[in-house]
Amino acid sequence: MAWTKERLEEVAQTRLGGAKLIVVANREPYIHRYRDGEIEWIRPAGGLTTALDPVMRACGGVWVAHGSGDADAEVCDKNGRVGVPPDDPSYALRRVWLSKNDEEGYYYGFSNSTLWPLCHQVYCRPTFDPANWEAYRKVNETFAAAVLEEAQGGPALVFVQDYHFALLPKLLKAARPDLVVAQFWHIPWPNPETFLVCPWAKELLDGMLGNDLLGFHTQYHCNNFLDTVDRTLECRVDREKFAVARGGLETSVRPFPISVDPDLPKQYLGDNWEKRARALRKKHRLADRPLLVGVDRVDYTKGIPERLRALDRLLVQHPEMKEKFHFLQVGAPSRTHLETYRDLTEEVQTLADQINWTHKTDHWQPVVFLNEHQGPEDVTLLYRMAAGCVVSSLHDGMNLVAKEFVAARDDERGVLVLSKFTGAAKELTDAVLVNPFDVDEMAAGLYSALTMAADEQERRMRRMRAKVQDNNIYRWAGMLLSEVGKLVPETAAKPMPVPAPPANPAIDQVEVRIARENFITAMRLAGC
Ligand code: GDG
Repeated sequence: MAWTKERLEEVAQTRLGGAKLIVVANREPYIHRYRDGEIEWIRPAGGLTTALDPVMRACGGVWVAHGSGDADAEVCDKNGRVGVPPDDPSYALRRVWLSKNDEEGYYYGFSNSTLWPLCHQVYCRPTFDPANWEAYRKVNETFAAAVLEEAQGGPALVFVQDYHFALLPKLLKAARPDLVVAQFWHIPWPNPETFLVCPWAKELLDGMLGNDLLGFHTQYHCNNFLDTVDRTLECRVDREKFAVARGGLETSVRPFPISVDPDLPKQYLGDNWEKRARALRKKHRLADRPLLVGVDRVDYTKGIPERLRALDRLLVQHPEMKEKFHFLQVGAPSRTHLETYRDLTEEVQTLADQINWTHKTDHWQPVVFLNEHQGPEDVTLLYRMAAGCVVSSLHDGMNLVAKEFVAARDDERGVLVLSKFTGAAKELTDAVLVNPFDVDEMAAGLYSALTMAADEQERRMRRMRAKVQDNNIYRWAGMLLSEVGKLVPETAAKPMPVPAPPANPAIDQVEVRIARENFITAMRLAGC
């Protein structure tokens, strides 16, 4: 039976026994910010929020996250809560306020300068700063307090997201042993030799073993985690059951490959996408040439310089391809507070300029680099317009861009050039699989994207679309919830209304409208 939004709703109702669903993630799914004196809201770029928002819309509940927008506090009630999506609320967002120092040490420091490079192993040296570690511990405690407040008065399932919260599961279990706690680690888990250089490896592993269920994208990452635990802590690792027993607790460790909502592209494209496509072509002077597109946060794990170097190589090896296509790279600014990320943005811009200078002709230049956040409608439009999509991550837990591209191609055309080092490559084997470190192989991949016969494109795309259709985001969430649902006690929880933001005349795009149906669904799922 196919996994749909409706089936997930049913699973949430039947398997959670009325327990409240609390998602914890650093990133909020909606950010409120000031623009020209007015408040507007945006959806931040990033795989995690893209994946979980449809799940929360389907299940209802509370999402606990760092309130990072400059207008976030303005639209919340006194407990830091606001109903989201802002134009049609179906679940609650509980914002946690962090000081600048906390954010610096916990987010930019330990999470993104220690754990991110450590787990990705892409030759960016992790830093190990005790002050950042302290901030990380403190912020994990702050989040624990917020979650415990939200979980008061009844059974709850806490679904913790990612590497920002390795310590949180243990903190929650210590305070409320009855809580069911699951965590999904959205990035790779490295081999023990790599991970164990971290001075706080034991504490991190100990925190994660507070989970009842721990999920990674692939079996390989699960195996790496079990090996790391086995080498480090006094515990029993059961390789038949894929579980770790320690101090009376058992943590199951399982792969759950994340995915996308395959119906979303249709909504984002709407009826007049061809008109929008013509406008976009005119704006960037693309004429009617085929497009290769890349859509990424500007991050050193995504291999953006590598794909540009491959493009340069392609134009050297195949000068006849000049004026025959464009390469359009969306590079959403990310973590720009960190020097490595600022340097990378500069490197990408410089490379794009150099390649354009070297290869341009009177009426054509190969690269368009859009170093700004695009709306999801525009990102989907690019996928639909493209001759090929290039994903050249040096290492990536899954990579949702690859799956979004496939989901957008209802015409069954277009070629996916995909790095072998993504989780997505395990499923999308009909992509043109490449090693992003090998400039010739990458250049050949780009060339085949531009020259592949239509019937072969269709054959490959049809198979990839079938996979994304089946292994969709609702399946990911449904499998996870079914697994943890087995652990939830069968007592009904307290009602959980979706809070409406306080009236604020300054709010422009925030349309405060509680959709009756969604509100009722949220109440029903909360056990009322
Ligand atoms: C982590 C893991 C894993 C990008 N630019 C814009 C934009 N995006 C969206 C894409 C896609 C998402 O951001 C990126 O997802 P990825 O999966 O590629 O990568 P990470 O952000 O690194 O995510 C990754 C994921 O978590 C989920 O588990 O797959 O391996 O690293 O959805 O479309 N979206 C918009 N404007 C942009 O400019 N709207």
